[in-house]
Amino acid sequence: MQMASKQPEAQYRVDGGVAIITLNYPPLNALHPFLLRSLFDHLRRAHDDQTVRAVVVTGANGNFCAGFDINQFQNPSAGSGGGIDNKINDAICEVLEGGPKPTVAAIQGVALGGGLEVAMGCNARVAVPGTKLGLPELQLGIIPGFGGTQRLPRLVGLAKAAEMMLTSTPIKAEAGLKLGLVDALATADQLLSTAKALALDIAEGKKPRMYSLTRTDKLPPLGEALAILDMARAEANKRARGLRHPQLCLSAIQAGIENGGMAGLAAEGSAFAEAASLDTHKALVHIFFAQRSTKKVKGVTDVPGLKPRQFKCVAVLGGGLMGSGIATALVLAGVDVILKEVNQNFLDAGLGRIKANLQSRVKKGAMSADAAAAALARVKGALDYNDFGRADMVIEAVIEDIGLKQRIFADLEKVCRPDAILSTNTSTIDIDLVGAKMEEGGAKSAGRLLGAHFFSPAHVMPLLEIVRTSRTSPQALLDTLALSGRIKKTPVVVGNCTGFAVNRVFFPYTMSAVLLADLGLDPYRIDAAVAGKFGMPMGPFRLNDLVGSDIGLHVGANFVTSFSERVYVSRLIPLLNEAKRLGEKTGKGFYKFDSKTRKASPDTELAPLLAESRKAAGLIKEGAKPPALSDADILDFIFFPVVNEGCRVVAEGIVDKPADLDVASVMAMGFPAVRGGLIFWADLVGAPRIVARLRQFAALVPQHAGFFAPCDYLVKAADSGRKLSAGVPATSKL
Ligand code: 3H9
Repeated sequence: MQMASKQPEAQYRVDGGVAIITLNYPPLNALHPFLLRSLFDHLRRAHDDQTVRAVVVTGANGNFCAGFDINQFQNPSAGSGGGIDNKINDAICEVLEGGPKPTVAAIQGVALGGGLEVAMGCNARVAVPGTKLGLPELQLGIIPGFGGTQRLPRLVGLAKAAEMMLTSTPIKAEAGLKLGLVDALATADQLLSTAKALALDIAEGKKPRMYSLTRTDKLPPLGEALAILDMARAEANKRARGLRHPQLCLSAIQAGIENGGMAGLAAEGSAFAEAASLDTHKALVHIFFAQRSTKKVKGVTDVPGLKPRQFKCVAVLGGGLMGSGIATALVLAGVDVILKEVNQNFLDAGLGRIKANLQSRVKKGAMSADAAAAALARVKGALDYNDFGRADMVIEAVIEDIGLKQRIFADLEKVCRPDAILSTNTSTIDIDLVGAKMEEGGAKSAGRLLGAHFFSPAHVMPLLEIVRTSRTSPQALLDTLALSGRIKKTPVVVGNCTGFAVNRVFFPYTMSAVLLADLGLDPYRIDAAVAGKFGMPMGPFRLNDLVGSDIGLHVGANFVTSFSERVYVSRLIPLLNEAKRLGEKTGKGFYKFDSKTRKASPDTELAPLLAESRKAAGLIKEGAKPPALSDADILDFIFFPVVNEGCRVVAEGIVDKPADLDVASVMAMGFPAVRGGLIFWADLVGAPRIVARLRQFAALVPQHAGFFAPCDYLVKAADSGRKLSAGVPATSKL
């Protein structure tokens, strides 16, 4: 959040005939309405001042500007769209671009969204190399609303502008120079002097004064422009099916190309207002802040004097897929790694995987071959614990075998330094159980024991679930939070239970899908509804094939034991296992996989297994038709039990705040960010409807009513009208 202690305003000074207006609102000079107002006032002052010949707009705190102040989108008194006033915006740009004196933007750090739009409103731009320039508004469910849809295509060309807006991906100043978005580069030291000189040159007619809203030299002929926009529309639809705001953005661009920049500005204004009124915008802004708030943990990050320790060396136990992925993430962040395996063959395989992960980054152009070699040199293989005294932290990533994990932690307690953090990457097992064989039942090391649950592939997936037991120390949590930032993961600190937060809400997802299949529904239709209509990256059956039926079954067994009153146990996945249909790795699961392309397609050979499972379930008579459920019914049937479990996770305090579960569901489950995460979406649907539907489903399958029984938290929210995202009331007896 921006600091709100002082009313944000721009500063004004005159230096050698140039008015320098500095946006100053730490940390990133976001455009609070007061800052915009003060920019406007200073621009008019500069134009009225006879001693001023030209204007430079710049930013304080090493940054130009990160765009409109996103906090305003959540400020109820600001109104829809953060209270953005198009009249003021247009007036600012008019006076920036076409006022009596030329303007130059002096940019460093970031110039994003409204920040870049202010810069593009100026007659020229000077930037420090490395500065990020972009229009990422679409990532917030809105479109550029300050002339960006009109000026960017006129500065960098239509195709590049559409790509920058649709992907929300910024470019660096060096690329901006080549494209024509930036007129000159300068070091941070010389930024202001270069911008001032350029501004005076323009004022004296030595350099032309450019007006980005009216120039057309970079725009393609109309027919070509329309073809580019059609392609962009198709691409946007492929990227995010059915989403309205990317289409609104493209329509605003088109209006400007067909009817000129001024008409385009008007079209942009209405398109912005429409996008800002949609739930997608609210959901994406929610996720933006929720993602940043997971780093702030009560009793950990707010403890006065508590500082994170910088880790030099982390030991990883197990060089399998998870362990090698974790080691890759660590060495990429400059952390030394000891990779321990049980024999040389396994160790070589683990080191080989790390090397392959790094080489794949080199191939993609994400790093140089030298940097990859340096990263690999940070890993030291080990077959014993001799070197573990160097480790500041241990991450155990061996198979999910409680006995094995317990033996490992008993050993770790003896071989590691007393201040080293001992963590397990288990995806489901209670952390206290993992540490139960440590000295005095784990009591001696309890403060430094925690879960560090990565998601596969660990060097790619962005979430780290940090699991605390009732005894984990704030220092150990703070250190692990700091490490997660260093390895570029979003951390979510969660409480200890079977499955923690993510896998707890994941297990009903698969179980309800299998229950639908046992009721006679076609698994491929279920997947199509979940992936296509709802927007998950893949449906539950396709996901099973990715993870592997054997793994799913093994992990699922923990839930069956821990939550026996509310699980649905089917024969279907065991039958697939018995038939060696483990998924992608065996070429067959629910789907069959092309041996070369690995493309999944439906498999008629699944039918006998489905029939056998249905018979064993006994939910419908042989030969009878399945219940007539629409795709919308299917989605309710699958996702409402997931919401129900999510509510239990919130009510039990497994997550610090409901928004943490939103972030976890988006970043680990692939729950669509445009829906704002699990609990945010549930509030949009409404607790009363979810409860009513769960009860209907329980009546449809009375043998398994427990699976659908709404929890107290959900029922109370439905009865009281309280939002699920409000969390547990302080006085709650839940
Ligand atoms: C817009 O401009 C609409 C226009 O078209 C119309 C205008 C009229 N506002 O991410 P970080 C905060 S829409 C308020 O942790 P990083 C952020 O919350 C906007 N606050 O750092 C955090 O606060 P805290 C279009 C903002 O280095 C702190 O700054 N712009 C804003 O990982 C540090 O941020 C965007 O979509 C903001 N605009 O990443 C850009 N931006 O410390 C959104 C940041 O209390 N921002 N904060 O948690 C970003 O993408 C990243 O923040 C950025 C820095 C890349 C800039």
